[in-house]
Amino acid sequence: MADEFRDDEILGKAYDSKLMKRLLKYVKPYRKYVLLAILLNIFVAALPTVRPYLIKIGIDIYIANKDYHGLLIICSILLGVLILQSVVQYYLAYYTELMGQKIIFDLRVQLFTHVQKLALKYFDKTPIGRTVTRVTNDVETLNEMFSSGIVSVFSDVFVIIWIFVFMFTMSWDLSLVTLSVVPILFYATFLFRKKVRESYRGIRKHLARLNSYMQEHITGMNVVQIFGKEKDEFKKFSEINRNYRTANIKSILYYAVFFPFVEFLSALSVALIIWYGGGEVIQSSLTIGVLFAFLQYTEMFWRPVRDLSDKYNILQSAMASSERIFKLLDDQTFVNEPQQPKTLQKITGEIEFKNVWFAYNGDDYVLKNISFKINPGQTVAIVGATGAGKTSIINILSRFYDIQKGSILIDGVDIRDVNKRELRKHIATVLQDVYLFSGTIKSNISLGNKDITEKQIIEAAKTVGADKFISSLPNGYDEEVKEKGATLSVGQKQLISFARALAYKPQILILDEATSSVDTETEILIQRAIEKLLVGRTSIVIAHRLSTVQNADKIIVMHKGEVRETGTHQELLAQKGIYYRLYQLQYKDQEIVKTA
Ligand code: DCP
Ligand code: MG
Repeated sequence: MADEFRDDEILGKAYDSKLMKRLLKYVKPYRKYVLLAILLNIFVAALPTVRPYLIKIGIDIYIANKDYHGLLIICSILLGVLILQSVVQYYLAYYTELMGQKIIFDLRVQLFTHVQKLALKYFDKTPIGRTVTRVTNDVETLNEMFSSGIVSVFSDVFVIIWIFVFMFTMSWDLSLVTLSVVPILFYATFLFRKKVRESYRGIRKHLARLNSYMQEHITGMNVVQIFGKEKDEFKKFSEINRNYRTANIKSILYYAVFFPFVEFLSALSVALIIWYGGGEVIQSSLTIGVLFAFLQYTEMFWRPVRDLSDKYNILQSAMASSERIFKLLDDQTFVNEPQQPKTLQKITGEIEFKNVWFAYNGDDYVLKNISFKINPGQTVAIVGATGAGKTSIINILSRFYDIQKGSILIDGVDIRDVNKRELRKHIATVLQDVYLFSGTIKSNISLGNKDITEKQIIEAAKTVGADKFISSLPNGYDEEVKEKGATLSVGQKQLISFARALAYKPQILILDEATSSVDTETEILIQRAIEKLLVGRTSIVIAHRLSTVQNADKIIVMHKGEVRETGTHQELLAQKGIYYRLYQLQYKDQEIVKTA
């Protein structure tokens, strides 16, 4: 458990030069925007700080000398500065947001392409939720840094610098008195940051737990309801939820103390100005205008200081997010492409396994020394107990995983010498559990392949016998598929997946027959569909139906990762070995549906 969430607890430094360097690569194509944003920031930072100075001139020169005309000019300038500030701020907000969105868009594209290339091995070991979090939440955190964090740090720093400049040009000693509280502020900020950092780690940890619990729970909702586990699960949820709340409250506490304290300090510096500056005014060594300007500058001074500590948090979470994102981008769990690929344009469909050894992990072999040959156009049935390694055989044939020893040849060419795309072009696989995407029935059959026309889709559906039920749907082939096909029956989903395979016109067909039983009518439909699918192509069928097994040219019997028997139905029965026993146990009572 602890290990599983370690990634989400990573809480980097607020600034990590190595990470920053890598992040800046994404900014590079948009450096014009960055430059523009920084310049605008410096400019926009100066504008509000000019105002108190202008007011000071208005008070000390024009009001003091009863100069209406001059006062009018000063007020016009003030108004002009205000308008200019609004205009610049508009462009600034627009361009920084635009830049952030562009950078994040690129990053998301890169992440998604990378995830698509990852081998199934990666997905076996990584919870889906975590990968999704990388592409969504973590990327969003970076967006916050790019569009509001990094650039406006410049603005905050420059506002402070400008305020200093104006203050010190007006009065040295009053500046020093005003800023005497700053060391206290810095120390308080330092303490606050440390505490917030700790509590932030807690929040992230508990949030990750909450998310992954929710995801698992909602995905498995049917099991929870079937077994009436709602109360127990609710208890677990409550605890996780409570922990998350506690972590949040803790962090809120720090904020609740820190911000009023900053408020207090700012009020204190105002009091100092009135006391010290006011004294100087009485002694006539300071003008009222300067006193007024100082009061305004102190007000202005505290906002960027407070913002900076917020920015620190943004920067810190952005660093942590980028660390996690880069970790995913650096994951090299790929199925390697050959250096010099051989072509496999047109194939006859001959398949040969030569002493194949395969393990998902280390040397935990699930396939041991497998050898067999399938001639073009033949149908081979693979049978065996659950966990025997049947699905693994088809996984390695399409190179979803690479084998450790031996070789797999298609038309005499080692499949590792062919590009994955080209290899998979020839092989259509119908999996044990059918996966339907959101979209229409039509798009689920063609999988968005533009080369497959509507006519071909309907033809494929007709051939496998899916046309009848599809046509009876309210929108026919354009019916929306909801939630992975939750509104379709298991048999209907099977038929759609058959049509999908057929529309693809592969030379090699792999079928991992579903174990779930369907009603007799659908059973007949499926059986006929399978027969149609097998015609004229090399097929490997992981068979659970006696009819499929009996009609196969060859049956391979798997047992604990090894091929134990091969032969036809009659030959194997005569051997009275594993197949014979399997037949007695599993197939004998199966209703053999006569296919007319
Ligand atoms: N296995 C694994 N990692 C995976 C898939 C499977 O470690 N990603 C293991 C579990 C089994 C062995 O490999 O011990 C063989 O699994 P198969 O899926 O090949 O088994 P079958 O397809 O024969 O079983 P079933 O009839 O239940 O589908
Ligand atoms: Mg299987």
